[in-house]
Formats: sequence, C-alpha cells, structure tokens
Amino acid sequence: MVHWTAEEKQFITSLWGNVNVFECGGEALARLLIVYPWTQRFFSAFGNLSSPTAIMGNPKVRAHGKKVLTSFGDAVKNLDNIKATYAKLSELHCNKLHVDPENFRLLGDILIIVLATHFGREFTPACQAAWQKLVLVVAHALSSKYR
Ligand code: HNI
Repeated sequence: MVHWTAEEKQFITSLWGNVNVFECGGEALARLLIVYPWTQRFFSAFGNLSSPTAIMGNPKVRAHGKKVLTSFGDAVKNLDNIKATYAKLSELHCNKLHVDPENFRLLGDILIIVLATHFGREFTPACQAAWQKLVLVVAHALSSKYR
C-alpha cells in the first residue's frame, strides 16, 4: 500500500481545493492530444482535432477533460484506497477502451505542467513532489486490471 505523509496529504488536498477542474482538466487533455497525437485515436468521435487551435477550442475535449480531472478528486478523497477506487475505471480503460496504460503516465506528467502553469509559485517543489507521487499512484491504479 502507498504511504502518504501528513505533509503530502496536506499539499494534495489544499491545492485540490483550488483546482478548477474545467480549466485544468480541459487544458491537460487538450495538451495530451496535441503533444502525443496518437492519443487522438481514442477520441475520434470528438469532432475537429485537426490542429492545436482546434483541439484547444474543442468543447468535447474540454468537457471530457473536466470529467477525467473530476475523477482525480476521487483519488484525493481516498488517498489510502486509490487502487480500489479506480478498479472499475481500470476495467473500463482496459477491457472496453483498450487505452495503453503508458498514456495514463503521459497525462499525469502533463497535468503537473498544467498545475504549475496555473498555480505558479504556490506550486512549490514539495507540493509538486506530492502531486507527482499522486499522478503515478493514479496511473498505477488505473493499470491494475490490465493483464
Ligand atoms: Ni479516461 C472515459 C477517467 C486517462 C481515454 N476516463 C473516462 C471516464 C473517466 C475517465 C471518469 C468516464 C467513464 C464513464 O463514462 O463511466 N481517464 C480517467 C482518468 C485518467 C484517464 C482518471 C487519468 C489518468 N482516459 C485516459 C487516457 C485516455 C483515456 C490517458 C486516452 C489516451 N477515457 C478515455 C476514453 C473514454 C474515457 C476514450 C471514453 C470517452 C467517451 O465518452 O467516449
């Protein structure tokens, strides 16, 4: 089981309280699709993904990014139980969506960049380290049902 220090928990929950899931989630997913274009194939039903501008302005990308980041809130609320929290979602991404789990790590890395951009100095190195750990734990949990 993952161990969290009281300080890590504090960094994660206090930043989370100020995260705008629509802004940050939409931006993170849009950036994923721009920087790693092969991820676009999962979202062919989302309409125009033909350029960075189109992706950034695509309302379906934004809405789905919000959904994904909102789901991070479940991890924040269940830090000691992340694997079980994502068991169903892991099954969905594995069996139904066939998303390569490497993409979870890529999205996590991008989320760190987006948070740093939004929060600036408030996103201190210690806070960033706690979040880096969180995105890895989430990626790991989402991969748990893959075989
Ligand atoms: Ni993901 C649907 C959460 C990463 C591709 N995804 C979801 C849903 C949630 C979710 C919640 C909605 C489920 C439902 O409708 O019941 N996804 C997460 C989380 C991560 C993540 C927390 C974090 C790393 N998903 C990814 C990645 C990809 C991805 C990296 C592909 C590159 N997800 C999808 C696709 C769907 C999806 C595709 C279905 C979209 C749709 O509605 O058609």
